[in-house]
Amino acid sequence: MRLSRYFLPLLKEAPREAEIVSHRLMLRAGMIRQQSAGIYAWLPLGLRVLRKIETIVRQEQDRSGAIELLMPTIQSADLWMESGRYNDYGKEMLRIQDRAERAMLFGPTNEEMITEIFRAYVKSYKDLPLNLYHIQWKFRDELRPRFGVMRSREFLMKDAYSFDLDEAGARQSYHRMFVAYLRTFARLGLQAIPMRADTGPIGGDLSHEFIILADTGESQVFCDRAYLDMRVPGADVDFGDGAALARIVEAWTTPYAATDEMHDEAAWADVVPPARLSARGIEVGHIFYFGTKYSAPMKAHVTGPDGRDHAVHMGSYGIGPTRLVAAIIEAFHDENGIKWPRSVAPFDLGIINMKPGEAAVDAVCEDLYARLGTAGFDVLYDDGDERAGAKFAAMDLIGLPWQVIVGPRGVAEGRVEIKNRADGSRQTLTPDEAFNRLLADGTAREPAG
Ligand code: 5CA
Repeated sequence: MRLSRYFLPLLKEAPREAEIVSHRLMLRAGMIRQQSAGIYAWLPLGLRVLRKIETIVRQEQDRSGAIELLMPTIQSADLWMESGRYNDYGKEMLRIQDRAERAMLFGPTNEEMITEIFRAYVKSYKDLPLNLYHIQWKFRDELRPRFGVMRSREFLMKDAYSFDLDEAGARQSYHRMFVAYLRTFARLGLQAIPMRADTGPIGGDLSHEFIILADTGESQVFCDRAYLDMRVPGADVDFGDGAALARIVEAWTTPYAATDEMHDEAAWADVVPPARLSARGIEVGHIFYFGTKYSAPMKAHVTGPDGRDHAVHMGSYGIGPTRLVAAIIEAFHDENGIKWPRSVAPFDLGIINMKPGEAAVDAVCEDLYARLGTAGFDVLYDDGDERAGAKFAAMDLIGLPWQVIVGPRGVAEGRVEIKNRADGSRQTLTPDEAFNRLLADGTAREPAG
């Protein structure tokens, strides 16, 4: 992509309403634009990051055996009357009337709808276990939307729903999602800690929030430092091996970890003081087991091996891709801007032409741009006329993992400079060496895993 033809509306000043660094940087880097309180348009650079996050989430859901579908954003209130949540959900639900004055709503979550789909088709335990997910926009009329897309009113959610014959099966489904979440967040470059959590309006008695530690987090959390050294399962983890998954979950739930609402002072006292980590956290995922809370009132039954009817045992599993964009920036930035992990960077690298119009410089830039593109890199080529300082600042702000800086003096000596955004290190190389160095780094299209 040539910057001169791209749509990248950068802001010089940090807008005053933005209280946290990720919100400031997303506005300054031209990633999002607010349309009304807690409702944002995703501009091209922001959308690229969002799509990369979605892809990783999708790959790990698929790997764990979950199956993607797509449900609508607008739901009929009738379904929610059946489950009994229509009145309970309160003011967070955006209620709508259609022209026939039927009560509709903009979905804040999809337990009811997926239960309706399930009961329409699945009648036998032989079709279980089943886990269906979608990645769809949600609306919650939050009392205090704030921090940009971190707590917005309209947001994207990956929500998965598992169906099993009984509690033992449902626990295995819970384990599969738990392990898929560990892998998902690790691939996004994040260290997410599963913590015992409250279930709120979703219900049930078993629940974990996946939390990343950040000073700007909205929740107070308590955990054992042991989590910081734990290794996430590799791509070869066998989602068909229930015992192996149970061992992984056991290992990841044994050290103490709880959110404020679930904090247990007595258990906390047993954690030796140097291991105690009390910090702020951002909830990036939340998983629930709630048994027959929806299947019983909505009559989602299957015939069991005993020939009798059983209400299925369900769980639901959420991840917030839009919130994750902000959470990743909270974890990866410096005073000059964003430092994207490679897996979610909007482009793999940027080429900065320091002297557009000078034939020798243009030739080196064009050649690298073409070769890197052919090699599978997403390249943003700054071919514009801004002064050098502004170009460097813009490239640092948008945080691509690598910068290739091409100027007249270097070109005269057959050299370009490459800069690593994460650690600031620079190397002066021939264009061929730079190409090979980037290729060796493997920034281009990382294979899943
Ligand atoms: N039905 C369940 C699981 S599918 C559910 O709705 N869970 S949730 O309420 O915990 O939301 C799941 C995830 O959506 C959260 O972990 C968070 O990452 C994201 N999320 C929730 N509310 C917001 C919000 N207001 N803004 C941005 N992301 C949000």
